Amino acid sequence: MKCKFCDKPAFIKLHYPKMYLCEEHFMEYFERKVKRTIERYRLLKPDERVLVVVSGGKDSAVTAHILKKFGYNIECLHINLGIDEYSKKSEGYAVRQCKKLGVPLYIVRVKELLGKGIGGVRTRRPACSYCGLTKRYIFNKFAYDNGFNVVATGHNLDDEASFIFNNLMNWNTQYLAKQGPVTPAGFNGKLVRRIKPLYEVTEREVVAYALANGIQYEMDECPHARGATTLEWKEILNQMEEKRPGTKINFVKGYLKKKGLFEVELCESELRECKICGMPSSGEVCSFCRFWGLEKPMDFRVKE
Ligand code: Q46
Ligand code: ZN
Ligand code: ZN
Repeated sequence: MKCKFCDKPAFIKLHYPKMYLCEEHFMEYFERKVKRTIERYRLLKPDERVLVVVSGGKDSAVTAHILKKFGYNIECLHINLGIDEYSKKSEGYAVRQCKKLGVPLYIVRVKELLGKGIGGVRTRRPACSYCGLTKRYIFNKFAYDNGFNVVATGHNLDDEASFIFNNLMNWNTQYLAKQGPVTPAGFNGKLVRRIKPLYEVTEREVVAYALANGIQYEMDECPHARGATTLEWKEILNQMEEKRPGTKINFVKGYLKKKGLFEVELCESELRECKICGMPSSGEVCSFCRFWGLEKPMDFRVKE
């Protein structure tokens, strides 16, 4: 098959909108889409300092690549989760990706910082639940301590659709109130604005873009992801997308229009300062300090 716009052979068949594109026109299409997301949701201003959280995987690598290509002022942070071989490999990928891009990379290692890695803590909580809170806390505090204006993560359309789907099926309304391509800054700047530039591109498109740009990334799943329900939701959504192209984007866009229905969100006034670290918390001690049993705040300021 030939590209819709030129005589070159097709590199990818897109399902929604349905068309064949060569490598060059696909890259153009992908970049235009991400640019539109950035503009439509006012994710970034040109002079802001952006911290991109790179995991070693494709989504964050593509996020860093494209923001750099667009000329934004980015630096990267890798959080090594301390999940044995998987984390070692992931860190290696993150290092090589940033080197290739020529952007500064900071590394925080959970095991060195907190004594145990994800999966190594004796708790009833599933690894993913405290992994999520640990990552969110670290990248937010790192960005705050070092004066970044915004944190960018690699979440793509499939991640968002499955997250919303999962939370709808479980009626987690407080999560449904908070999702979106941008989470505004708050609490006197202690909550740094969070953005998802890949919000409107599918996982399949991200894989193709990484391939077209020679971006190498960790392909193995985290060992804790196996059997995670998010993967099951993703599978269901993929089946629907196959039958009815456009399902995911229409679902997510519909959600953004209706999300006001869920606004029972914790308002800022209900947040207070964690008595250990001073960061925003819904209780006396924030969930990070509580889970890791901290007695004093962590300082992520990078020393010159
Ligand atoms: S949350 Fe869970 Fe992921 Fe953390 S423990 Fe692995 S699968 S890495 S996105
Ligand atoms: Zn073409
Ligand atoms: Zn705290």
